Amino acid sequence: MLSKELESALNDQVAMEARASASYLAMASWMEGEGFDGTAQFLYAQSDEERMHMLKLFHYINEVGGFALSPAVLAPSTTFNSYKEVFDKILNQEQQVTAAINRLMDLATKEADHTTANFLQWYVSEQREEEAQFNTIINKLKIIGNDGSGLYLIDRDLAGMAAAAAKASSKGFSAE
Ligand code: OFO
Repeated sequence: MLSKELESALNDQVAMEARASASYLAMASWMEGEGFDGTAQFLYAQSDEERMHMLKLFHYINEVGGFALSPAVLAPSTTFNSYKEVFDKILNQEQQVTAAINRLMDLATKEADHTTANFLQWYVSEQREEEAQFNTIINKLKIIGNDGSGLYLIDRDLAGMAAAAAKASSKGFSAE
């Protein structure tokens, strides 16, 4: 049985994942408007993933006897100064999610709620992968600076990553 404190903390995490999904959606739209179609596809897929993260938590809360709450989501930023600024914000956002997941894991461990700790382990691994992925992209962006042909190539790479993720999920594998 879920404690009230953990239930409330998990519902906070539901809201955080919903905010992340909305934020990726806004970033995808900005990229599309700037002509970076591959990056937009990649960010649309990220937005879908965050919604999946939210739903996974949502269903878990109800499954273990809590009450999942559909969150209010504040409008995210919709305009950005540069391509790189978007990815800096993404990394910062993901680092905040990682910190929140770690706090949740600490609470579950303190309460000896092994079921919830086991459930959260998936998020711990997911965050490690996401942070590594965005660090790699940012390192490439540091190398190319504002060079247009470099950004063109990154946009093409991200289109490829979005297509590979879509193909994997259509085969029934998780694309996260
Ligand atoms: Fe990458 O944020 Fe969800 O967990």
